[in-house]
Amino acid sequence: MNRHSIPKKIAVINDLSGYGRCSLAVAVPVISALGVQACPVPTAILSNHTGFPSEYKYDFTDHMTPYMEAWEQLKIHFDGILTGYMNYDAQVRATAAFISKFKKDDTVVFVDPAMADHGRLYRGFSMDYVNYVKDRLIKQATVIKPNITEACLLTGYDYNEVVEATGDHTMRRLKSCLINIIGELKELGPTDIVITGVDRGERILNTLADENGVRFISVKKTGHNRPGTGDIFSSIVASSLLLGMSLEHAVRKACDFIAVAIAISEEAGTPVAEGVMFEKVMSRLSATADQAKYIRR
Ligand code: PXL
Repeated sequence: MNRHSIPKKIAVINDLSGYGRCSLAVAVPVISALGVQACPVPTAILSNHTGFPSEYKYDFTDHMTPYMEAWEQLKIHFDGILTGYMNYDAQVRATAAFISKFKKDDTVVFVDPAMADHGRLYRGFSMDYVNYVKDRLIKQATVIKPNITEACLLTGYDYNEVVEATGDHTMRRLKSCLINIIGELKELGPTDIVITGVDRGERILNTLADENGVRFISVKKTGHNRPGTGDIFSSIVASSLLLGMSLEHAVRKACDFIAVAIAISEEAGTPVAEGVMFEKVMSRLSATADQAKYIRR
């Protein structure tokens, strides 16, 4: 029997930002480091992410359909589909069509509804877009990873009230609020949910839910919020799930990796716009135990 198992395959639908360490530029190497085959579907090609003063952008939306049709001709089977930031209804439509075509009974569909943060929709996004994402993508997802702002927008909860619960109110009230939001998100279709980014001062509270119920994971902040960390998070969790890890273990692995990557970036004085120096800590992701037998000592 072949001792080498064939890597799981994941289609990654996201933009390619050439500079600034986000989207496909971080998703592909992180997924590869975990031993999963990353197959990118670009939604747009940018010189750099939009957190810099200017950028060049080439919209790839019109190419997405023929690109995916070429894959359909090849009859490729994906174990996972991971979606990230998109900014047009047309991109959501093309992505939804991709999921409908390639989602099989055993395909894990991981949707990051990246569209808002800190209580506000990103520039250029509207509630129509939120509802579009809800109807087209969330409905087809196995796992979703909204931050707390996105979770509120998707369920109609008032962000300020939830955030208030993080301040003056007790942790118990906050947790019951999060449990209610999880309940509503589950009604939309996904079986597994991770709500990230509830700010608790020195710490960040993540909430996760799967068939074993709701759990909370509180992590220490190790520095600034940096671009690309959401993409790294999704890439680690999605790949780890494909490797058979539990959702809780996958989320802990992602949180630990990002905490270290942020800490070393702070230490090195990396500008926030340049994301995290994940290259320096990448070896933490590889399954080195598996390869140890090939190394001559
Ligand atoms: O995942 C972050 C991201 C992705 N894509 C683009 C971005 C950003 C963050 O700024 O600008 C184009």
